[in-house]
Amino acid sequence: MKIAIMGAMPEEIEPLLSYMNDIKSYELADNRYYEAKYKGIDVVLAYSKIGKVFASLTASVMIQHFKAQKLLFSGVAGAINENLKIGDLIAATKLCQHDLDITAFGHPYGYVPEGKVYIESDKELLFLAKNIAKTKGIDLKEGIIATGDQFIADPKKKEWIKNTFSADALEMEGAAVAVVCDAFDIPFFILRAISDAADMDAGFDFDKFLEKSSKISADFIISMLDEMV
Ligand code: 4EZ
Repeated sequence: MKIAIMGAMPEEIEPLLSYMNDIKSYELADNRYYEAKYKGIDVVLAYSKIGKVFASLTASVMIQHFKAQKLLFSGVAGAINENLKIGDLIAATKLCQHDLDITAFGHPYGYVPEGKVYIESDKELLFLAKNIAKTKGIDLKEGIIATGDQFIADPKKKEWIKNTFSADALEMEGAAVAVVCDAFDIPFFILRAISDAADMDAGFDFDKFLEKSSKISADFIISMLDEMV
C-alpha cells in the first residue's frame, strides 16, 4: 500500500515531512516528490504549488508515476460556514469547482458535459477520520468544499459561492485533486484547517495563521496514518 500525501504550499507539507523516515527526493515535471516511510507505510509526498492546474498535475504524477493507491490532502482553507473558526478542521464530504462556468449554454455552475458538479470523497476514509476524531476528542467538521483559482477575500464572492454550491469552506486545489482521483478510481480525503474567513481580513489572517493551521491539519493526517499502519 502506497499513500500519497499532498499539499499546495511548502508550509502545508513541511510539518508532515518531519514525521517521515528514509526520505528520498525526486525531481519530476518541474516539481519535487519525496518517497518516504512512515511506520512501515510507503508514502509519497509533495506540495503542488497553488491552484487547480498544479494540483491536478501533482495528483496525476503521484498516482500514475509513483503508483499511490490512496491520496490524502492536507492544508488550509477559508471558512464560509460561520460555525468554522480559525484553526477548525474540515473534511470534505464532496467538492466542486466554483469558477467553472459555461452557464451561457444552460448548464449549472460548476458543470461541464461528461463531468459532475460534485465529486464525493471516499466514505471509508471519512469514516476512519471521524472515528479518530471521536477517540481523540477532536472536533472534526465535515462539509462541502468549493475550489477555484482565486484567493477569496470578498464577502460578496464568498456569499455567492455559499448560495450557489452550499459550500462550507473554500480553497484552490481540492476539487482538482478530487477530479483526478475520481478518474483514476483512487480513494481520496481532503482535509483543511481554517486559516481565514474569506472576507476583508482574509489576506492578513491567512499570513498570520498559515503555519499554525497547516500544522493542525498535518497532525490529524499523521493520526490517520497511525490508524492505517
Ligand atoms: C489555496 N490556499 C490559499 C493559497 C493562498 C497566497 C500566497 C487555501 C486558502 C484559500 N483559498 C486559504 N484561504 C483561502 C481563501 N480565502 N481563498 C482561497 O488552497 C496563497
